[in-house]
Amino acid sequence: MVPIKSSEITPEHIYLSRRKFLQAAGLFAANAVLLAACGRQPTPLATSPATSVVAAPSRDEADELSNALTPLATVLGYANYYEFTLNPTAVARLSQGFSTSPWQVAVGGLVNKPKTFDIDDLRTFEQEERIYRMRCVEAWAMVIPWFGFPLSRLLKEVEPLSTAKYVRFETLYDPDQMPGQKDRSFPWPYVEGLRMDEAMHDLTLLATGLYGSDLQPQNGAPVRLVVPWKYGFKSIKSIVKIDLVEEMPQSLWMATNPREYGFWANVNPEVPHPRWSQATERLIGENRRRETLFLNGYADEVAGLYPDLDLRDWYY
Ligand SMILES: Nc1nc2c(c(=O)[nH]1)N[C@H]1C(S)=C(S)[C@@H](COP(=O)(O)O)O[C@H]1N2
Ligand SMILES: [Mo]
Repeated sequence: MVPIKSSEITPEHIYLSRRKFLQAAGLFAANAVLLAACGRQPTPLATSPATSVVAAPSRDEADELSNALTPLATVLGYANYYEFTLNPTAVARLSQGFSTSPWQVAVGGLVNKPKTFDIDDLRTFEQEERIYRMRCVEAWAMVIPWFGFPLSRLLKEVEPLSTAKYVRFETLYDPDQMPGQKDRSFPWPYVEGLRMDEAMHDLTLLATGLYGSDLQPQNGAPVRLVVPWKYGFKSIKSIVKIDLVEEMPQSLWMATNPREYGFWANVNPEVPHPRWSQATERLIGENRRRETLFLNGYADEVAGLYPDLDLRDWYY
């Protein structure tokens, strides 16, 4: 794991006063206290160009289970984003010039009011910070302070029909910008899906930022999904299309390797990947392995979504 070099980080060049930033971001007083602990000010979420890079320092904070935040340099420097490269330490460099403006997200399918949202429209939804564990299916994990809003708020705005059972998400398809999409061994574009009740759950986030600044390309700028109780591959990056559908969508991973990747992908220490155990994981930055938590530690919140599912089915 090679952290991003400071020489690769473009300095921030647009600042708002903290007060203006808080107004723009719609933050509450509690978050203001958190931000006040930062030595430097974050880039404004609403107006910073996609190419400006986060220069906020890592913060001395933890999630609700007392796991320290993964340092910002690690979150930026180690990313899975196959549209650019299969090498997680090279994504930051290869995605540097990725253009995220203009950007639109078309929301449609089985809805009353289909609507195409400009990225700036999405930023008018009241944003909040959520510290979540991100558990990759490859058995590593990070603790990331996301910025965003519950997907449910966007879905309510388009008024889902009662026939809508699933939500299907699509990443941008643009091989000129995303060299990995020239690799024909994957059925691009990247697609993921959720069942309607999973999509409407309050933990399910549309993220526009992390560490108090806009998302960088390697983390899925300008907007990505975060579903913290599922393996990381469900948390699709750089979304351009969201459709409400009747049938369970086929994801890129289901199409690529159905023996190893399924629709549910709920984190479960008892269901091994066909090629490795999921019983333990490594929190990036630590040397020891720790035990994987059922539903990644969010069972109290989401176990109720799955009353009938056989545990052994949860992976496939
Ligand atoms: N479009 C797209 N989304 C993606 C991926 C990808 O390759 N392409 N990788 C997934 C995987 S495997 C993981 S673990 C997470 C990683 O998110 P992060 O790099 O921001 O930590 O993004 C997910 N979303
Ligand atoms: Mo992953």
